[in-house]
Amino acid sequence: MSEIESVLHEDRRFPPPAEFQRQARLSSPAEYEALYRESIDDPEAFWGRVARELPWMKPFERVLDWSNKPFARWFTGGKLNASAVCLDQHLAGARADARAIVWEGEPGDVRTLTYRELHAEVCRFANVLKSRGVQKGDRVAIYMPMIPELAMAVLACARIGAAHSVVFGGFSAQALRDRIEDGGCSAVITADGGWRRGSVLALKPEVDTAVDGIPSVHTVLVVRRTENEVAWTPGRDVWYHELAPKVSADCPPEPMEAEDLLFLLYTSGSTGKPKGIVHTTGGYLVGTYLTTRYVFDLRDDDVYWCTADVGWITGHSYIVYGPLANGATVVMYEGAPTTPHPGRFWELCAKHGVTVFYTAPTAIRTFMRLGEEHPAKHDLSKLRLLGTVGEAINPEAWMWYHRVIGAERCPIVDTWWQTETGAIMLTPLPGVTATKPGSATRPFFGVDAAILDERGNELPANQGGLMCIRKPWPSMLRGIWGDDKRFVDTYWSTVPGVYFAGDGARRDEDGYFWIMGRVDDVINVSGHRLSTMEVESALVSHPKVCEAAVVARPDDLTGQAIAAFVTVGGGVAIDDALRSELGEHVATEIGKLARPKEIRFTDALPKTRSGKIMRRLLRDIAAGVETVGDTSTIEDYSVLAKLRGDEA
Ligand code: 7RM
Repeated sequence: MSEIESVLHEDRRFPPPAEFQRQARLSSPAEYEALYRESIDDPEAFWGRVARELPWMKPFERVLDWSNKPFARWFTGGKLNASAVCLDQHLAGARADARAIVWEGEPGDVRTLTYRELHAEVCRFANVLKSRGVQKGDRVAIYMPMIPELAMAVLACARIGAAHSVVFGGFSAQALRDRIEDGGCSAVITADGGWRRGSVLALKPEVDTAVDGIPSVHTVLVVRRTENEVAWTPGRDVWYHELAPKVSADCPPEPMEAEDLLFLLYTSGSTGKPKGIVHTTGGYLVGTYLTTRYVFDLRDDDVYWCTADVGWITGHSYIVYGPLANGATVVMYEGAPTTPHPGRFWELCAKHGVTVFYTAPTAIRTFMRLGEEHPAKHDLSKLRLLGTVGEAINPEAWMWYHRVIGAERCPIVDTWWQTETGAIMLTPLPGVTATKPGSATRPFFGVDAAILDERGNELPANQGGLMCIRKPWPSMLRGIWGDDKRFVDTYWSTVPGVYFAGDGARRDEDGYFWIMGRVDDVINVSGHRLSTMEVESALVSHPKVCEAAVVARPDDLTGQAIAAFVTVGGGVAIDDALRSELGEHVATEIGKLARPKEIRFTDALPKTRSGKIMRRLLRDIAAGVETVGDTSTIEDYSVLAKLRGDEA
């Protein structure tokens, strides 16, 4: 059942470039091995030492309490405040006047905040929340564009001990409402709107619909950004810019227990209602602090840009908490990657002197399709390290990223992790690990990763199975909000007592991990269990293909058959000849077994804004049934409508 056949073969290897290695935080394989060994053999010594690098208000008594498995407790007895870790600790020395956030709006407006300035703004924001009666222990929903106030709102909640629940600004009113209700939020922080693809995306009307009739919400705090007209409910709605001047810029951080709730972040399950993933304070900060430091090799003169939205876990961990806990200079951008021109990202890299750049494979494939001439117009010579996250990167996109963006000089860190893991779990360490295109390589410190079958047996090299973690780690989820049973059933029951991530993967003969996608997406053709991701990777290796999504469709003969949804480059003729050419290509790359039974051409694939293909929807379309599941996370509903129209 759990075994998945792997058909992807990749032999290229890229050792860390000597130039990079010379100045890396970690460059000796022996030192890395010793640290990794210690982190697995004596995790309490390892994590205790790391945790003591953070500024605690009261030292912790115990590193890990795993007695109530799978409900972990880390750093018990300790007190700290996440906003103080990110801000106050940097005010004593030279970092105080270093840039914390370099922000650019889509229209090109720029704002820079030093650590000292960001600290003052966050204190003020926190006092505004207090003035509205928001208290320690409350939950606050945040529904905002990518403006500095989003980071401030997050940190202001943390400062007063209220948990934030950030809902991505592209979600519908209904999705927002479900999350506000499930979390029992008492306030919502939003903006009039944000800039996206050259126009104003209004947010306030969505909030008005979302909170209508929800008694728990006493305040809607609105930041002014786009100056569009907004409807107003007196008593409930307040402008941030009217309250901010009335409060003090002094707000002492609330001492929080290590295991106090820091935030909820909702992730859509394969069926049913979204899960509120629970993250607590101490362990989450320790995990994001250490991974940021070693994976991105950050130093004081770096300019670091993670292109994710703060509405996703990647934005929480690698725009806000991890980088700021390290005192980094973080670039934040409001708009779309290709507005107003296809080279916008590269223009931003050149303009702000970005040295470390972290993005998603879906963005890389978009840039690949747009052509090399766009990055070529901008000076990318300051870049020294590249990263990817969100899905497996196909080797072609990896090679393009390496050659065109990294000029063959920058290591690429392919980082595998989840909302649930809080921090990066599988990753190269850029000064140590030789990379292989398409592999997230090896476990980070303290991560006891293994490929298991359902009985908990470790599978031999290169056999696909369940991607599991056998030991607790500090930034792990502490549960699903209000649903302990679902937490245990979803993550700890497939392999009893072990964390199962929901992904299929294999580990090669060098101990490198290759993620094969969600196990729910595995296709069973005549008894062979194939990974959708590998068939997709074969399809996109054809020069005419831009993107591909592969799903299972019921089939009388083979049980399941492969249906492929494909987008092709401009000017490519779509006809049966192309269909057979692509079928032939997959048959050559993988084998006849993997040749899609059906290929549909489409302009775009249904995706979440974090770039994940919504295969569940495609499965329904391929099978000819109406989609009933949760579609609240889809980025562009018109894509779905078009695909359905195709069907009729
Ligand atoms: C960080 C994030 C998690 C799921 C995960 C995988 C997939 C993420 C990679 C990847 C292959 C990667 N959190 N995934 N990163 N697959 N290689 N480097 O994306 O909760 O939104 O998604 O994303 O399936 O389980 S998430």
